[in-house]
Amino acid sequence: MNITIIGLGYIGLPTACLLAQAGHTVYGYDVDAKKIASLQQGKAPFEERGIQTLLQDVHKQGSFTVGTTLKKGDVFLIAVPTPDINHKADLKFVFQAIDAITPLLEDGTLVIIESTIAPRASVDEILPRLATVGKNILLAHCPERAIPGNTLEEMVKNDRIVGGATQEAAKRTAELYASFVRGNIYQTDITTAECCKVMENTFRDVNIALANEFCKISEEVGINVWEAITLANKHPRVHIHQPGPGVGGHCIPVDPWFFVGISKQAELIHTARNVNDGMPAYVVKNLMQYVRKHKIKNPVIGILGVSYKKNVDDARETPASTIIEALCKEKLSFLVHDPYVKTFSVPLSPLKELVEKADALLLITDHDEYVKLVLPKDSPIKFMYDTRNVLPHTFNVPVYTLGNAKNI
Ligand code: SAJ
Repeated sequence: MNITIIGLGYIGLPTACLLAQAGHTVYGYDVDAKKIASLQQGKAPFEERGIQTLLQDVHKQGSFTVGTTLKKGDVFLIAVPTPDINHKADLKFVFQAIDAITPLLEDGTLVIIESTIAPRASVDEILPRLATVGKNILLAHCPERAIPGNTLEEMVKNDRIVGGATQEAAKRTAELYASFVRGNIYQTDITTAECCKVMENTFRDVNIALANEFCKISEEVGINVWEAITLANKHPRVHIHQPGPGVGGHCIPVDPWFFVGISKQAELIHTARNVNDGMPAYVVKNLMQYVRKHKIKNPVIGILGVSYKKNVDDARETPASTIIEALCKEKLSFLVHDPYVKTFSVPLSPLKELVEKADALLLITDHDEYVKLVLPKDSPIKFMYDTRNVLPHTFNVPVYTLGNAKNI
């Protein structure tokens, strides 16, 4: 089948490569000329396990080509961002994509939206727009479910939900995904598929908010939240998530707002968002207490990790940005390191510089590299504050852990 993918980001590119590997002729379109130039050389513009090798394979085979002009396909797959603007999924890029493909649509063309969209967006906004074309277009929503860091494996192994505006649209989409998905593919209506996706990420956000609330309560009652959660999770029906410095990435802190934006019933969801968004300020408040406790004047804080989670190069919506803004307000100096992120809103320094020059270390992201951290003997570091419970406690300076009142 001839497939045109619109948007070659963290989801569009791996999907394109997997479809090309499965034997389809795939054309990838993106407005970003720099990204296209990199892909034309067979180079992935971001890090993701296995993507480079797969890209080179399909590039060499000629089954995946890319460009900045659109080409006709039997299928158009849209994987563009849908940012949260005032608690609503902004469909600007989806609409731009639909408008751009309009002259290329024919009776029977399948249009698949992979981007996360708010419940009812397909029925209320996308279908009416497609109806103006005056042709029999098949519309489906097949929300992605892959976890960044293990995208390719999860895209193949995970079960998928396919929502069709019609049963034929769902059936054709399910057949297409079956060419590379090894998990089950469940067909449903398009609004149910939209809701499933937003529910999945909302479930995670609310569960993390619960863990973060337990974390703050644990500090009050004098226990170690990490120990308590591990023990509570020994119950066969309990699976509490992990607390942390805040929830980042382009999905979990964004998607729950889509429910809040469309329904007054979303009270718990709204509260959970506020709890998670409040974690960076909570971390900075604690950090300032430790700075005072150690009587450090004009401290330089060494920040370990700015990507939104471990071992990825993605810093979108990272809690590190909010923490750094708060440090600036406190007029604290800082040095920032991340082994994966190449460019960030503030300059990045080598890890060596942090351990040689900082007065305290604040671990925000639990990259594997930090678990093996070694301090030089003459390091000026007076304490470390670990918001992920990963640093060993073998240093000759105190390591304070978020949520662990036992070592404060
Ligand atoms: N986090 C915690 N505590 C936890 C788990 C995560 O604080 O127990 C934080 C992480 O540090 C990170 C944020 O939450 O800052 C989000 O990370 P994540 O690993 O939970 O999720 P994402 O954003 O990388 O991927 C999620 C996944 N959704 C679910 O697990 C329900 C993925 O399957 C989706 O495809 C993806 O969102 C998406 O694109 O929607």
